Amino acid sequence: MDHAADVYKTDLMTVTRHVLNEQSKYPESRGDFSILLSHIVLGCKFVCSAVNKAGLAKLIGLAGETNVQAIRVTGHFDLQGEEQKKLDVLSNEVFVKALISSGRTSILVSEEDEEAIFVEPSKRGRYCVVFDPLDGSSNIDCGVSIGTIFGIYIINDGGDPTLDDVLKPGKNMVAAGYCMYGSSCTFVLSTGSGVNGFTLDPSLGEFILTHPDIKIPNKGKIYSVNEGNAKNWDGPTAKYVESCKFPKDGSSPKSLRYIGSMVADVHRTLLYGGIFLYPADKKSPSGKLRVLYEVFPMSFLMEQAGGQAFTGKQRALDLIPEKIHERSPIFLGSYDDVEEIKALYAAEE
Ligand code: AHM
Ligand code: MG
Repeated sequence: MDHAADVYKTDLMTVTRHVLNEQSKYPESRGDFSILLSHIVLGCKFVCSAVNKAGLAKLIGLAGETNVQAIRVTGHFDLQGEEQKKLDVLSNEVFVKALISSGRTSILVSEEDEEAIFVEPSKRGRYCVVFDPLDGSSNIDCGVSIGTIFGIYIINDGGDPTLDDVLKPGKNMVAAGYCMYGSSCTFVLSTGSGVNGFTLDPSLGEFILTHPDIKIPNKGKIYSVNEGNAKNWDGPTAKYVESCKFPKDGSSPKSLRYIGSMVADVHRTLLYGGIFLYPADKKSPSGKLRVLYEVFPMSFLMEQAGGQAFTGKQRALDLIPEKIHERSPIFLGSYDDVEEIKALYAAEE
């Protein structure tokens, strides 16, 4: 009997090993994707560590100060003489540098940068990465879960990269994922053949496969929406939320859970089932969430887990963005729950 295996799991499936295994199915694979992913994973580990220290820095009153202690507590941020950087700005810098230094990217689109970044020719590779380095950053100060969201496109061979290489429907993505900085640090990834979840083992500094082949339940008991916007909702959204609270078919009402941090709300929806909505309203006719690096990656993961994602007009992954920071309403989650909202919008037409 293997006593070591009784106490310790000895065959560890790290995220890198998992991706290498997946890639070995494609003989033409050159290993570029694994290299790119290992740079994304590095960025996530850095941000995880920085987010964990943010609470500490705040507690001892360092935020926004330039003093010796700030340098000690957040020393590796290279803050000497500088005002402490906001975590979202810092996270963006880390991801941009990690992605460029991978040598596998051509275009980067970040929520933090107004313009797309075109990688200089000597460092270019076949991939474009769209990302929100620290989504939900308004939640940092109260310790609520936040996350990084990313999607990956592969670039057309030949010619210089152009914005058209990223202004493509979400269904063209080759991979998407997020990392949630919560009570544990969880990395969720799809490379187009299912969804897998990995948890950071801080003692190893590695993400270990803990949630293999995630499937979202077909129907859920939770709805997740900012109901404070209800007075400005359109008819189908209002009817849908009413039916969650007062179901007409005799079923139990759904529970409401809303964190206000997309990664955390979507993560719960993926694991427990239900629906997450950020609809259009009279004040924001396109909703709030960004197509390229919020709506698409989460919709990709939902579909890969057996759920659906709908914009109120069409399948979310069919949308063709015209601008890199475009927004769209989004309804995503369990297959049957999204069917209901689709039926309400169809009835309006
Ligand atoms: P951000 O990119 O400025 O952080 O905003 C995105 C966040 C999402 O994480 C979340 O789903 C949404 O905003 C919550 O918005 P609201 O506060 O309007 O409910
Ligand atoms: Mg965001």
